[in-house]
Amino acid sequence: MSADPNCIFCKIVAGQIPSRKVHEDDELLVFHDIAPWAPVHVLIIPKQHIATMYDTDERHTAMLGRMTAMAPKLMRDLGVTNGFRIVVNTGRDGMQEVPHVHMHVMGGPRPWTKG
Ligand code: IU
Repeated sequence: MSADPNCIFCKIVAGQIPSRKVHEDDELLVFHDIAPWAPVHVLIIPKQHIATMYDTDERHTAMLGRMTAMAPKLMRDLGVTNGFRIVVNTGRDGMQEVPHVHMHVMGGPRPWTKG
């Protein structure tokens, strides 16, 4: 599995930087965002290093599908039953700060910022 030694999320995957894990399997890791925009804010990331959505294509369809498909269960399990938002920032103009693909999943009682 490819990793970038300079990537902070690869270091989280490797356990070199601690995180509050919610879910882990062979392909994906889910952990709580350290600076949440919402009462519940998790990040779903691929374990392999993929910098941005521009680096994905049809070969990643199943993985991207799994990321999206697990969001409702994650939110329910975390007590979020009244709705949530999914955001995938991509590239500089897409406001992506960490160059390792991640899906923000955010929910909980409002008001909270739209990010
Ligand atoms: P963005 O889509 O790249 O802008 O979001 C990156 C997110 O990663 C942001 O919400 C940060 O709070 C979060 N994050 C984190 O959870 N742990 C970290 O060590 C770092 C960033 I650096």
